[in-house]
Amino acid sequence: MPKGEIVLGCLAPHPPHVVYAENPEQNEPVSEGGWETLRWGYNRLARKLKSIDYDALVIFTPHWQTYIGTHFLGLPEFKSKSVDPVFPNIFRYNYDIKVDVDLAEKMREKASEHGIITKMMRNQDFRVDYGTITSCHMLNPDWDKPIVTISSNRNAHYYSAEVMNEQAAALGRACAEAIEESGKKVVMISSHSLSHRHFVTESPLPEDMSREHIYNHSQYVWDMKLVDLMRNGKMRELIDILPEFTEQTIAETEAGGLTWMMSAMGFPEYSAEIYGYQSVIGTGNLVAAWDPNGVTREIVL
Ligand code: 2X7
Ligand code: FE2
Repeated sequence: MPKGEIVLGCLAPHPPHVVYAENPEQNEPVSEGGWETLRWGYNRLARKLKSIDYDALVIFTPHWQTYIGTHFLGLPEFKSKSVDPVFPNIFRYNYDIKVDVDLAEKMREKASEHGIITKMMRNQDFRVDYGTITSCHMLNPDWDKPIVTISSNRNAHYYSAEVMNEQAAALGRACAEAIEESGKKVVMISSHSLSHRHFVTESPLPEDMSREHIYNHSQYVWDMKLVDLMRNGKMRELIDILPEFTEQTIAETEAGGLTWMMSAMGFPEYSAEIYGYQSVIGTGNLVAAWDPNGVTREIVL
């Protein structure tokens, strides 16, 4: 059997606003659009994914928080309605998700061998988080590939952002080994925003773009520093400064997703593909991808 491989890594932010703005049939609320810079970037990355041969999407999400170990979805199908607890007015999404349980189990096994506490989620009534649904919907609106969702273990909160970084990197190495042994072609997804200072009052019409802007200039400067490092293929340096970035911008990188993905991909030294950056309720959101294949890698923006 040929070795499995990671064929693409995606940074895929999950404000439910972008799904609301797309008006897919699965979501109940109806919008007049909004956040086009982010959505058009996502649409372009989704088209690239259609041209890539892969077996499964593996996603790490900050909105499935576990306090004892790292958990993996462990049943072949999860079907229900996902309602965003903060934005029920814009996100009530009917989902029917297929899971690559074999791959999830392999990852759990490898993580366990690496000394990480793990568990499979086998509760049929478990409600899949909106981070997973939003990022996966935007990257593959046809939902024609199975996924694996990995929880973010908040044990790191007991220690520090530095310890979190180490633990997420170890999980990334374990997942990369599992993918290699599985023989499968996998797309990795790190689901999160960058800077995360947000509004406390929602505009009466959520998609009123005259109200949408970055909340704080320092946060914007930090986000642009990260984009610059990504463009210049300096992912090891970026991960090294991530604890400071996370602390200063209260970023969702605190959950470990970006570190997990970069570690699994061996800290790329090539340029990331940049698809779009935009504020959603004041948070900084970047769509980007790392393509290990030099022939298909593009300069997008
Ligand atoms: O979870 C989120 C987020 N990360 C960013 C913006 C808005 C809502 O939800
Ligand atoms: Fe979030």
